[in-house]
Amino acid sequence: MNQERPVSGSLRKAPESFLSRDGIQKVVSEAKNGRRDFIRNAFAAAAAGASLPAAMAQSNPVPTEGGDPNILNLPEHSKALGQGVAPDGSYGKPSKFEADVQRRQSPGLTQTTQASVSFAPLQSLFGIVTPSGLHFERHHQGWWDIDPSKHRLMINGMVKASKVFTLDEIMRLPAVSRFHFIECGANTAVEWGNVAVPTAQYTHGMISCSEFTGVPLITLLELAGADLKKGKFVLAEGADGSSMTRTIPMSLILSGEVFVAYGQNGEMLRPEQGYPLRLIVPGVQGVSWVKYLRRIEVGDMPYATKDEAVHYIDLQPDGLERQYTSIQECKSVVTTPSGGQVLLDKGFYNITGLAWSGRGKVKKVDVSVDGGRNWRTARLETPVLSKALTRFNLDWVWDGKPTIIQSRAMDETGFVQPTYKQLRAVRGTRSIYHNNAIQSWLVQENGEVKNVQVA
Ligand SMILES: Nc1nc2c(c(=O)[nH]1)N[C@H]1C(S)=C(S)[C@@H](COP(=O)(O)O)O[C@H]1N2
Ligand SMILES: [Mo]
Repeated sequence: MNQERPVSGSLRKAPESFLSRDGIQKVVSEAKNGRRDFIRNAFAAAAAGASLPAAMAQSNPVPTEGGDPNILNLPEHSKALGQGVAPDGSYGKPSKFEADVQRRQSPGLTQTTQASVSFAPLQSLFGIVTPSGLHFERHHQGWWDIDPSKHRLMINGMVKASKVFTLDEIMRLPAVSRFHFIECGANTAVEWGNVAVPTAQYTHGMISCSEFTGVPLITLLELAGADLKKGKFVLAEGADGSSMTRTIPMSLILSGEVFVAYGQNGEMLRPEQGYPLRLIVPGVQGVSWVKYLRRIEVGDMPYATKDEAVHYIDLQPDGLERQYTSIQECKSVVTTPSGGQVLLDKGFYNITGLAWSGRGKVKKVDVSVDGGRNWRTARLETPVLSKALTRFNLDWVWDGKPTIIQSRAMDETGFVQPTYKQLRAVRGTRSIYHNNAIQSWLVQENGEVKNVQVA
């Protein structure tokens, strides 16, 4: 499905920049010894195959665009005046050449856009932060741009006195800023039975990672005089029409990890992400990160609300359902090369991807370029943060033959991401949530990359 759409991040898009001398020199000068030779040899081998553009073989370092390196032939942008600084009141946008890097809906997945999903374009992103405008969206009843001066957060239940906070009051309190991923429990849901969608955007794009800023929930509970001994759970409630309510165990709150956020990537939350206030529950599935947060009730039992008793339960092979399986277990995905992308030619490539664990830090990511027979350990790029996305990279020389690329992450608890075979042995094939199986991408002889599953 959806194969006719332009796939952002296609390597075919920018052959010049990928193969330019500049690019290569940069890679080589940044590379460590050993890696440097590896990369140089990889390119030399490919050049010997006479398949690289002529520009590659030239020794003249002057850019060859326009032919003659005469100054009169410089491009317009090197000779004329550029544009002025942004006018007052403007908000910057990406280059027009990046217009196909977009959130996308999966056609046919839902009947209305208000109870739907838009997926983040993982295949086009670098590092670990998801730009706010590309953060995936999951709404149960549409999103709102709520007036922050009218918004209130109430703390009630097992407290000395119920308390109502304005946003201004919350923003006066001691703040924390932390990077965390949020993954919808239903990420990769359509792949339980078999391959269903073509790209990493659709298989894994219900995850995003931001630097969130806000106030630890424990601070607000203490200000309301919450009974932190008898109060074993809280109920978090959103202000939209979806009656989104979720039970959060007090143990997570006492650890100081759960916080009430108003900030995202240096600015206020985006409306789609719950402006002006949302709950951050690191490591726990997205549904518990209640947006438009308006109430926290302290109680002594789980609340068994509709979104934890009927939805967000895991159907087991024996027909029983598991409840409260909230933690997002260790998982990873190669984002380049990934489904829908096209490798230009044999030779050197940087395999890159994302790994994460709801139980802490990612410890190791292994990558296979032969369908799981052999594994090499990828480089984890810093920072490696707890319950945040971690970027991994691996040098690879494609010999032009069809092959399957996979990544397998391990977290600091020692948990290793399962194969589909291992996962299905425990969970069957009829689940929706919590599919963290190893993803496989088939690189075909013509360079086109396809989503496949290996047993
Ligand atoms: N108030 C409210 N909170 C909500 C939801 C919602 O529909 N309403 N959706 C939940 C679900 S299922 C997920 S996966 C995340 C999605 O957050 P995002 O839209 O910022 O990506 O928000 C959660 N919090
Ligand atoms: Mo979700």
